[in-house]
Amino acid sequence: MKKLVSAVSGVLAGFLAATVFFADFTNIGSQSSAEDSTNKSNAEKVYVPFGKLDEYYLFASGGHSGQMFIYGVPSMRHIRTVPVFSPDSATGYGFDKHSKELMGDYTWGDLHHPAFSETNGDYDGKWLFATDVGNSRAAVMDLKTFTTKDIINVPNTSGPHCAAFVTENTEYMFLPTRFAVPIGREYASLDDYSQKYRGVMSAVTFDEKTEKLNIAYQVALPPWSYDLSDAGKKMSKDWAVMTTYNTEEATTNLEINASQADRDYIILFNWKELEKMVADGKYENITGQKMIFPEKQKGGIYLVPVAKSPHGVDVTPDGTRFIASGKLAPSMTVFSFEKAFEAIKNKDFAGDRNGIPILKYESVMEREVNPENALGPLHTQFDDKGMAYTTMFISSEIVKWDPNTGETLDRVPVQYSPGHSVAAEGDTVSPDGKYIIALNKIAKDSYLSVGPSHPESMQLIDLSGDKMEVIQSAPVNPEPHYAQMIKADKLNPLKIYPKEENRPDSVWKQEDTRIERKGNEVHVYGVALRSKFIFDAKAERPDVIEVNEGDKVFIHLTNIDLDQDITHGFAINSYNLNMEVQPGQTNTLEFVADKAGTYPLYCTNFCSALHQEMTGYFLVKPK
Ligand code: CUK
Ligand code: CUA
Repeated sequence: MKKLVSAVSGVLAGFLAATVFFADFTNIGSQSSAEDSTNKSNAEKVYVPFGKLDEYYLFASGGHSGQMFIYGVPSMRHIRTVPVFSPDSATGYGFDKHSKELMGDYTWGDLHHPAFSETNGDYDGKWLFATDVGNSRAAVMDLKTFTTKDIINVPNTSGPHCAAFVTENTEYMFLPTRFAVPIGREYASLDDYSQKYRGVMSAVTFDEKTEKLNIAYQVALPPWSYDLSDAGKKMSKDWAVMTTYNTEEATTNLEINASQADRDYIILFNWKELEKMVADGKYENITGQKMIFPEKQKGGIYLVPVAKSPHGVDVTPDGTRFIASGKLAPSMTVFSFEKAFEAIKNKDFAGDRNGIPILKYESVMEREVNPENALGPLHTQFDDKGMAYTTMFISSEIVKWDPNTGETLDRVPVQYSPGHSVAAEGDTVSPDGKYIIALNKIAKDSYLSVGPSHPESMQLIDLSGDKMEVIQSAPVNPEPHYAQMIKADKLNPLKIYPKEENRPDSVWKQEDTRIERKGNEVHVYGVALRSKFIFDAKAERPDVIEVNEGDKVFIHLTNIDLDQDITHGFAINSYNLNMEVQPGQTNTLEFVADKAGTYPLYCTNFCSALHQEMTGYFLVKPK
């Protein structure tokens, strides 16, 4: 890489030095002595010449866009947007049969926290899980095809905000809930909040063979709001932690009323124990779910007092500690798993709330860390040496500190108001160090103005030197909440879809194409190739589909161009339909031909010099 960089650097340097963008970033951060990058300008550090690829993938949650944004690091180039909870006409997501079924009645989602599948606490590059705060769903994306494989509704919860977070071997993805609702979501007056509302947490499993998500069990926690969470690692691998605010059980103006008490809690739970409870039948069957009520089924769940309104909680890579960060109390509190286990063993409790034992703050807390003038600590990531990096929302910076001593090691300003940050594999058992990206909520003056509302901003920070250094910045659509950064060589995306021999609606030879009618159902088994559609090779006009008004139409289309990146689209003009067929893929559109008339159909995805000619007709005979 070095060689190529220097070969082009002459040309590049003149170009880049001239841009305001680059000039800006040489002024930010320190002029430090990054070991292997001492002689590289910031532009060179992020430049990926043609023929070379980025070192990391960044998967940034798309918030209320309902999508996942994929970037390359260090170039910070936006490579792809993958629709998950929202329709996307570019890929036909939400239009074709499978994705339409996944979307159900919903047309948007609020994708918060993505989490990679893990093996032994390390990203295995197979799957990515995500949650929808807007409509209480969970999803899984296949990292071979970069497509959404399954979505489930999560009943009894409202806004699974705080996770996905997965356990060390992806046994579970846990989904705590942001809002408390009555179980079954039935009507209940807010006067009955403390009695009838619950903050249900769900344990979701994923079956790799069927590619289906499933709710294994739920836990009816008290009606508090649950915030961020993390799974244990190594010595704490059977455990998980999550923060809760609104232990006041306020039902109005949370800003004021959920912040009255000096202390809220971290929920510390042993998922192995909960799993055993379920195996032993210690649950109630409610709304089709196996529901554990902690006040009845004792054990496995504990409360750890923490400074009021905590936000993030993160487990250190070695699994020995968990660190809570407080929005309102400007400190990071380091807790020890070992001390917590000891206190649990000795039943050293300070009473209980709602039947859940409370551990004593002093007996679990190791230290409170308050870097000078650092305000609004939210989330913590880690590097390869176990050092912690905490985002400061209010003082707009990332603070590097040592969880072993509490010592502040470095600070770097970011523009502005970071929520999460994501370090290279920074929440695994073996973070890479190298890079951290600040996910900034406010971009303000960072980019050309696009009106009163600006994009969000992601800033790449080089961790290889003694001092953190901001080296690149990229605008991003609203709104990354959290992200995952994975070494690119851990992923193995498909080049083309393999022939699924057993898929009955695939057609691999032009002569097998056909249109079959069963009553008022019409099934089209067609192919797309450069540069035509063939729906029935034996017909006088093979590229025409003719049906009667009111027919139910199934168009099964196989892309038989088995060449990388030769994707075809299929749209019917004025029928509000579009789907995509990637090389080797079969996809189905299912709809009712409820409008009589003449409708041209065409390929939407530019596929060859004759793409413009890749058309046909959809004729609907009136009743
Ligand atoms: S939350 Cu903490 S800043 Cu959705 Cu992860 Cu946004
Ligand atoms: Cu096929 Cu354009």
